[in-house]
Amino acid sequence: MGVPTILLLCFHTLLTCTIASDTLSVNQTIRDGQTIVSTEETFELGFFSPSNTSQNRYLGIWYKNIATCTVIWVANRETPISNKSGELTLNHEGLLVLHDSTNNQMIWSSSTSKETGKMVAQLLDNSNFIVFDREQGPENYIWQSFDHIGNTYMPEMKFGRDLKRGIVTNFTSWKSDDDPSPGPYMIYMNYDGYPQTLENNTDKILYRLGSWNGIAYTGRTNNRPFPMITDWFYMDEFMTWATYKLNNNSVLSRLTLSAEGMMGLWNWNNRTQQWILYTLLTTDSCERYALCGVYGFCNIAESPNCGCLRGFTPKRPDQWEIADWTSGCQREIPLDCSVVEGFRKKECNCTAYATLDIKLGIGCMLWYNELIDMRILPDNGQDIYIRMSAAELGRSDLVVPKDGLDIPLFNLSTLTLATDNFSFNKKLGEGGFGPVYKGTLEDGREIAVKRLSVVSTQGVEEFKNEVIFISKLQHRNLVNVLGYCVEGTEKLLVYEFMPNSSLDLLFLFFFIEETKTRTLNWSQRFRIINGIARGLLYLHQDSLLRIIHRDLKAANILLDHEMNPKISDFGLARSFGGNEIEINTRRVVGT
Ligand SMILES: *[C@@H]1O[C@H](CO)[C@@H](O)[C@H](O)[C@H]1NC(C)=O
Ligand SMILES: *[C@@H]1O[C@H](CO)[C@@H](O)[C@H](O)[C@H]1NC(C)=O
Ligand SMILES: *[C@@H]1O[C@H](CO)[C@@H](O)[C@H](O)[C@H]1NC(C)=O
Ligand SMILES: *[C@@H]1O[C@H](CO)[C@@H](O)[C@H](O)[C@H]1NC(C)=O
Ligand SMILES: *[C@@H]1O[C@H](CO)[C@@H](O)[C@H](O)[C@H]1NC(C)=O
Ligand SMILES: *[C@@H]1O[C@H](CO)[C@@H](O)[C@H](O)[C@H]1NC(C)=O
Ligand SMILES: *[C@@H]1O[C@H](CO)[C@@H](O)[C@H](O)[C@H]1NC(C)=O
Ligand SMILES: *[C@@H]1O[C@H](CO)[C@@H](O)[C@H](O)[C@H]1NC(C)=O
Ligand SMILES: *[C@@H]1O[C@H](CO)[C@@H](O)[C@H](O)[C@H]1NC(C)=O
Ligand SMILES: *[C@@H]1O[C@H](CO)[C@@H](O)[C@H](O)[C@H]1NC(C)=O
Ligand SMILES: *[C@@H]1O[C@H](CO)[C@@H](O)[C@H](O)[C@H]1NC(C)=O
Ligand SMILES: CC(=O)N[C@H]1CO[C@H](CO)[C@@H](O)[C@@H]1O
Repeated sequence: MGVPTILLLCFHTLLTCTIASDTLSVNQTIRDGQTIVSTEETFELGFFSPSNTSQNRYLGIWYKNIATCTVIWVANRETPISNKSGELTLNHEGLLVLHDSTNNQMIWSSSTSKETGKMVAQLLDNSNFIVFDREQGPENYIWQSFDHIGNTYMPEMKFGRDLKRGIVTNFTSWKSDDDPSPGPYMIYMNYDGYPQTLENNTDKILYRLGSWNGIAYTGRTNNRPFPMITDWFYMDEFMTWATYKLNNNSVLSRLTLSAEGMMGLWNWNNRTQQWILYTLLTTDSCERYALCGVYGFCNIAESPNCGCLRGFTPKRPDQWEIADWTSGCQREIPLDCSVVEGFRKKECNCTAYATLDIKLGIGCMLWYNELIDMRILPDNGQDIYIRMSAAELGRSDLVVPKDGLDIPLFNLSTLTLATDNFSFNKKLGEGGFGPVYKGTLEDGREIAVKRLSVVSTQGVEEFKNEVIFISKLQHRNLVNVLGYCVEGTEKLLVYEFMPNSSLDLLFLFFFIEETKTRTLNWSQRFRIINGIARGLLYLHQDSLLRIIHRDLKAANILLDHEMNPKISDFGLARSFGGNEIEINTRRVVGT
């Protein structure tokens, strides 16, 4: 599969005559040879031929100020005009109508009309061609070319669906570089579960371009955000759309589905005056849909690429050996729906879950029945938790959090030694999801070790939450996590030790102890209150993540040897996106 040639040669008459405007008014016509140009001269609309050997004329939009003619939208994709007799008119009903003037035959028209006498069509600087009522303004357009996508995904275009307006958008390839009529490849959004983007060749799924996980599209090889664009995804009960915008409007980028079915991100290089292919979204063989069958995963770094998930073996070893992986894998120990804990029987078909939005660390995506089309990504991958039989779990490790941890990993043996084998005498207290022990490392450092209860699966999310948040936060009024340990079924968090324990104990002593030796004077109290406030200000405003703690209470304020307060226990905390001022939560939590 060679790199597709997406650069088209298109030939619009050199002596084009621009109607000095970006608009077309009612009863106004542009003929072949005339164009309209967007205000900042970024885009131009008019007639063109896709190659110099073709006489076919199409109405389209291309970049105005670059020499390589790059068509990004075509009106009459399937109905070319055979000579230069095309005419585009905005009629009194607000319909854009394309005629062949030789026989007055209608070639193409826009689909929404409204008769007000004040309609106007305008080519915008984002390449959208819209029809609207002058009095209602462009935001209340009645028709837009962005709802009728061709093979090019332009910045600010919305790809998805709008049930209220009855709009479904998808990309279709051109038949060939000189024939814009729809080819066999289609990229569309599938709504059977959480929306995901698929690519078909006629009726066979070729690629799964993934679903939005809050940061990027899952499963894309290159799922790091592209530096020149910002992706965005929106979903509510009526609308689902994906869009992107350019980070710098003077750098031109576009995504185009080639006639060979390859979706590529192209950037214009002003120095060499060429479009440069930045990346193909569908590059390696692991991108091929369902290559490794059910419960198989693809790893491009290994040869052969396909493997079975742990606890699974090839269903047909004979076929698997000759690199035919489509039969997939099967469980070594079958699920027994009557005994597996944590699932009610009617939910027995749920086979896996993952975090829905990894940016906010919220939500849960569920999979039912057989799992298919998984791959291992070298970096930026996301954890998926696969349901296993209780017997299988007993003999192997639980899936453990491993993403985003930039704090040291401790050995279980080190922590066992430091806490005298988690001895009762070393127990400091009982945290939300397990006991906390005092320990001393070999180098003499004092530590506090929170041990997640081994038997219960409860608290795994809170553990993960805490590790992820706290490893990214640093402030003198937040408790410092020194590291973590995940070994077998053990999950432990290691904190700096706080000799003066927590604020609630101090209050207890204040009221109970007659001696009052442990009470605080007002300047100490003021320092503590001030410190807590500073810690909160950091969480709410100054930290990278913007966090609400959701469980702030005296027991979670620890005090160091100088009586500096430190906010602890981020198990129930939640982060906000940079611009968000409001999030709904469906659960009552914490304090
Ligand atoms: C446009 O043309 C139609 C029919 O020719 C006419 O009825 C209408 O008044 C015209 N509208 C404008 C705004 O010129
Ligand atoms: C068409 O364009 C190609 C490439 O620009 C050129 O090689 C060829 O000679 C042209 N053919 C005609 C008929 O102009
Ligand atoms: C344009 O094409 C039409 C239909 O193919 C034909 O009838 C007409 O004569 C052509 N006109 C010119 C000017 O070539
Ligand atoms: C593709 O888009 C068309 C309309 O533009 C719509 O009718 C069709 O249902 C869409 N197909 C898919 C699979 O989204
Ligand atoms: C894509 O292929 C699948 C599987 O064959 C089929 O069910 C679906 O209808 C196809 N979708 C389109 C838009 O062709
Ligand atoms: C945008 O890109 C242009 C051209 O490459 C560059 O000169 C300019 O500094 C960039 N602007 C920003 C804000 O990065
Ligand atoms: C492209 O380069 C030309 C000169 O080579 C310059 O005049 C123009 O401003 C540049 N355009 C952009 C978008 O950087
Ligand atoms: C669960 O899966 C089985 C077999 O895959 C299927 O027959 C059954 O209809 C599914 N039940 C539900 C509720 O999806
Ligand atoms: C952890 O244990 C491994 C072997 O079990 C050992 O090689 C390594 O040095 C230990 N690391 C620390 C930090 O103790
Ligand atoms: C730690 O405790 C466990 C169970 O209580 C015991 O099996 C193990 O031998 C102890 N290890 C040490 C080093 O004391
Ligand atoms: C408050 O107590 C601290 C520590 O015991 C002491 O250093 C400080 O001088 C006291 N301040 C006042 C105003 O008594
Ligand atoms: C008020 C209080 O208990 N302060 C103690 C805090 O911890 C240091 C160091 O362990 C002790 O010296 C203080 O007495």
